[in-house]
Amino acid sequence: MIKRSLLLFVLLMFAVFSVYGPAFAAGKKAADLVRDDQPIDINTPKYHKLFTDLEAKGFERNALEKLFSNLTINRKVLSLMDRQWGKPTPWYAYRPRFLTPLIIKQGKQYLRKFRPSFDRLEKDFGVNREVIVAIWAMETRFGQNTGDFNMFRSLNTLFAAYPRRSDFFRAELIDYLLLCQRNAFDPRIIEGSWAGAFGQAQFMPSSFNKHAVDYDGDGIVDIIHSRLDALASIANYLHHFGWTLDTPVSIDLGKHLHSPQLEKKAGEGWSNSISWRRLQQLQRVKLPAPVKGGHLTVVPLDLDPQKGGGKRYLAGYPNFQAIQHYNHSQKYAAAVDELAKALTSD
Ligand SMILES: [Ca+2]
Repeated sequence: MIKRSLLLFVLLMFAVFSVYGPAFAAGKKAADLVRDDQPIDINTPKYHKLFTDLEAKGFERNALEKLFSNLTINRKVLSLMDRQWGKPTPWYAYRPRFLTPLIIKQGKQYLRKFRPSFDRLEKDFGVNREVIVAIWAMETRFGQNTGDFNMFRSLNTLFAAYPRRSDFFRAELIDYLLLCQRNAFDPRIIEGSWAGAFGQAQFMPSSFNKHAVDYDGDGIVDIIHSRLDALASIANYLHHFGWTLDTPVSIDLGKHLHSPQLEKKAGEGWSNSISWRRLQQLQRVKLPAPVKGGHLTVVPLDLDPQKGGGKRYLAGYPNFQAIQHYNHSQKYAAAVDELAKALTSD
């Protein structure tokens, strides 16, 4: 019986390989190729080149070799990275994670408690306070969950053993070492998300180096411990990507699109783009004009099949697109927007 099953299995695998060939083999997940805690070999051309590049940025070779010694793979980081390419969560299941009565209540409390800081933030960066708080809530539950993965280990794991994004994480690793050096942080102890975002604002190291700011005036840019630095960094980020104070984020377009061209736009994903005039014309609605001649996007959101299903559509304004620079997902931006609106109401 066992032998027969084995034979069937071998025949089945042979059939699978005949059909899919190398593509099947290449489809192996990154986590399948390593074991947890496997030492990371730094005596490879890949690491030698990295060290050479870091030396050009002022790091000393001996210090680097010491810093990078005894590193091991965190297999969980790879399996989480593999998993993100799976089936996405639909809007109706995503929304309730963030639009909870508790999060709304806490968000309002923070807005009241730190009103003078938010007055100053809004004035300095031109970003609405509710959206700053909504992102802070979505990212880390107001700074409570900043991630417990060792940053240095995660970034090295992804650089060393995640071929698909190795170059991206190489650049992040360099940015990470630069920011640690500049702010006198110990690179081996900082914790963050499995994908290398850290602090109350969950910035990637490259975003930190471009957009994080010191706002509590101690001269250190610290989005981990300083709430003010984290909030100002979120505001500065949105400001950089074109946020305009008190202008629309999204407008509801209802449950139906009135043109196949709009349906097509909706299917094009997060970066679709349509002129304000065209969208008005095709959907036969009157919409406020976007500021600075910006374009709009069509945002489809899946409704619960248990409650009739279908979709709801939004027109995404330049402010919506600014949020999408934080996270490309349309659902993310829609949830931030909805949460911010809930925080605005009394
Ligand atoms: Ca500071």
